[in-house]
Amino acid sequence: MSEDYRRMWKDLGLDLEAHDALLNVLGQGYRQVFLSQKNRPEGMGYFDFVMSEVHGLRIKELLDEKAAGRKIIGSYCVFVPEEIVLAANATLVGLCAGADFAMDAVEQVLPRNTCSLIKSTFGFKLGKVCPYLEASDMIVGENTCDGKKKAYEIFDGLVPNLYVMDIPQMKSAAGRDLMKKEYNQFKDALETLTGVTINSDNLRAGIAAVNAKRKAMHRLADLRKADPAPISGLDALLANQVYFYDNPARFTDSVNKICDELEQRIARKAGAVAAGAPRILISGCPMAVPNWKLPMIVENAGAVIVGEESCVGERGTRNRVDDSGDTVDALMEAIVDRYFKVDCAIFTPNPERLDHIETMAREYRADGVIHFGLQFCQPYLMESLPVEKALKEKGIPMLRVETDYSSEDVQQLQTRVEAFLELLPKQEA
Ligand code: BJ8
Repeated sequence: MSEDYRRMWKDLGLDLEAHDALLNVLGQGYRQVFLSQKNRPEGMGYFDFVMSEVHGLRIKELLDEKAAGRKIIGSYCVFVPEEIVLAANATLVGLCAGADFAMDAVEQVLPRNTCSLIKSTFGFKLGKVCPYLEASDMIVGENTCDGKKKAYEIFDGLVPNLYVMDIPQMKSAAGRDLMKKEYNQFKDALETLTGVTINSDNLRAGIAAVNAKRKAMHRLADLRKADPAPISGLDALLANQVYFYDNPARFTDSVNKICDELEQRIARKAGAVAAGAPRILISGCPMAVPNWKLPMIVENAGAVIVGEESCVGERGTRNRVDDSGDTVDALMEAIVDRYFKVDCAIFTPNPERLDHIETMAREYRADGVIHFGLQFCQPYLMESLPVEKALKEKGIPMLRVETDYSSEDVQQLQTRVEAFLELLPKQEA
């Protein structure tokens, strides 16, 4: 690591020794999971580079932006509207973390039986290893699941700049009103922080940038319907993860380049795996970097993941904002319309998610669904039962997995996944 980077991390208040340890784990995991794959699209080179510089060059870019007066907004949820952040001339970065860190310290402030995603958030703060968190001028929490909303009360004492947004729990008229009110308040808070007045021009530009990013992800998702699948699920997941860190325009460009390459692959019937490999849809909790455990097990067992019904996946990226409004209010309404469709399991009832899983299974020609629930995540674990029942009625096999960020259950998961794949109806080659 260059001395410049070390100085940058030190200035951000990171614990250099702990941070080195994290980077080692991240680098080793990355090499093992991604660089050992065969038949990767050449365009993945860009994402390899981004990941190798995820705590280096990208952080330097963010600090350069800050030096030029731009604010950095950190978020833990896809309900935080990037369109409004961009309109305020600020940058949004995802802060969810996918690895256990400083767990002893975490369990001093959180109950043990808290989901890994929340524990990891605290571990990255208490262990002083996340440059994105430390570079953020505002950290947005959201009242989604009970775990998160109570955890933010504690997190408030650990970070100086937490902004908590209320999120409705029902898709009612009152729920939509609440979301609109909260998004307007968030807009006001951003204006105060940045000193930028949000008008219809900068808001429309923010919408255009995020729509373009989502459109590229929709294009990528569509190409995964082909058999043989032109890209592995791991590489597609990586693109979905980098979505939360990268410069939006550069990211959009890079995803579109991969899509160009995948179209050529499809035309010559070349795939990341052979035609007829079992096709799996993953559904459930988000997978933050470096949580690649389950996809790695699935794809090492010879299957290919063709879609993610997840916030790091299609739940997070589907639907675009209508940009035809002339006023700030009309554009804000359109933003609320788009985000109100996010079918997170915190909503009750939540039939849209069930429909979406079935639709994805059909459209991506999945042979089976693996439901990924993080231990102690009540919303998704609860929903996994009706999802399983509904899919069974449609003749779609489903495997329910409940796990965490540790590697203790790898062997057991491997056995279960392999047995599930064995039982799937055989595809014709
Ligand atoms: S919109 S899924 S990103 S809340 S895994 S912390 S739900 S106990 S992450 Fe999420 Fe927003 Fe919903 Fe998406 Fe709670 Fe479950 Fe933990 Fe979770």
